[in-house]
Amino acid sequence: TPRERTFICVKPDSVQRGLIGDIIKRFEQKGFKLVAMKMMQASEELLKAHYEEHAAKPFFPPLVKYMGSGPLVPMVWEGQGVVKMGRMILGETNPLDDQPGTIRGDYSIRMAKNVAHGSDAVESAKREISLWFTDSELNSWSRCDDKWIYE
Ligand code: YYY
Ligand code: MG
Repeated sequence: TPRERTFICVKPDSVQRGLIGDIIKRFEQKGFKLVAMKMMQASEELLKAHYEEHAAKPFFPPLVKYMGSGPLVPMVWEGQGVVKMGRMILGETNPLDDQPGTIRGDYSIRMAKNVAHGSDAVESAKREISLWFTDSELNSWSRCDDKWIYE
């Protein structure tokens, strides 16, 4: 399994609820490397592009409204298997189907307020990363504990 990248976004509800640190902590303590992060208000145009696969669905307009309802925290995480593991750390789309121990399982009840986003595949991660970040915002560095995590 290669050291790939995934796009994780702390949604506006979890910014309001003080969950940014906990969400970062779960990826950081696993051993994944933070490559990029910022706080911003997303434009409607960006959110529509981000969720373009859902454009025809009935939940699309409320989803775009929710995602634009306040600042959010987009991030890029890197590591072996981080796309699949990121989805496991996040949990199910519907928090009612979730296990405790996941981010959505621990912090949410409603699909329409499910706390955080994570890319569902390596290809969609690439698309989402290039949508939310410029190349110069992606940091090239090594964690000093890298060899204690991987070797
Ligand atoms: O990738 P993931 O976020 O787990 O779910 P998606 O099926 O891609 O849907 C994106 C987003 O849309 C989901 O996080 C909540 C919302 N949503 C909804 O409000 N109602 C649905 N029936 C399905 C999804
Ligand atoms: Mg999705």
